Amino acid sequence: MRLSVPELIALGEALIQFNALTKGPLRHVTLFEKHVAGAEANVAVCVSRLGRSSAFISRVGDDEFGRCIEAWLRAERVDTRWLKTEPGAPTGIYFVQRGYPIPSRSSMVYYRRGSAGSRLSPEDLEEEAFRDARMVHFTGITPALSATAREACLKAISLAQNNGLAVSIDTNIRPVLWPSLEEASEVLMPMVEKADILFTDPTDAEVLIGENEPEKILEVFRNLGIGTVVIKLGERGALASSGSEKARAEAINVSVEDPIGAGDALAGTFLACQLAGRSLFESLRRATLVGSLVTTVRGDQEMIPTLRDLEMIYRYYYP
Ligand code: KDG
Repeated sequence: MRLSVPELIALGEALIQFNALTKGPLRHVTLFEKHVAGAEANVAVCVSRLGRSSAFISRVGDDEFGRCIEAWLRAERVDTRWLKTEPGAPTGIYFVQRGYPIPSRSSMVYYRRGSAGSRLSPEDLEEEAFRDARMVHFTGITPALSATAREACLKAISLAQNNGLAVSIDTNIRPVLWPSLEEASEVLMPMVEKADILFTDPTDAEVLIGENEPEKILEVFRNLGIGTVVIKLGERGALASSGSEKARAEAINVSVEDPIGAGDALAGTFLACQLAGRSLFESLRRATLVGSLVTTVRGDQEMIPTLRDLEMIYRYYYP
């Protein structure tokens, strides 16, 4: 039996996250909570939970954490038929330090060098996955992982272009994964220029185009020919432009437990809404709402609502 091909293909590294149960410097934290995370895996889960179909292309280690990731993604109905088990390399992990040094902010400490996910390679991308899909998504994290992961991103772009898929990129620059910010810009800009949908924020835009003012960022990226640009502004919400339309959405006021994962939830919700044919404004409002919700708990994916719950929450905030 031929399985139907998912609408969104995400490629990247899924990680196990150990989130500090208490706030403050990690040296004083005793208890950690385990979650499945990783930027592109977060997007794949979000799209699936919101009623669209997604697949995740990656490699995990032949270990308990790799099995945990695969089981979690399957339970979330993410298509894992292109998720490989890599013998001889571990599944990457990271720790989340919360509320220190800046209150209500979190930071990440990675243990992922040489991980199975970093061995993602062009041979993991089969044309079959792209033939009937509608979008491919990756973030600036994936090209930072290794030379082969970078080539995989380039192949994803060309497969998408040849098969009529939209290319969605979230710039997600993680400075510790790059030798320098100049290199991040040199590698990412040629990919970003080929995006149809771009998610970014003022910090990343400063690295990529030397601009941090939202309206100016929109203008520069749109002038590069990118059809849809979404600027994530954290507590200030988001701004987007597509075709001749422009939209702005405010974040809702919530009590922040851990902001990590909010950007992926925003991107995943926006893409799910676009797949469902919603307008720019309707997509952006829902995306901003889900981005805010995710910050209220530890873990990147747990607070992403189902489609039915999202509509209920939406009516609550926008009666
Ligand atoms: O966006 C959240 C991700 O950054 C987090 O889950 C970990 O994928 C991750 C990364 O590489 O930083």
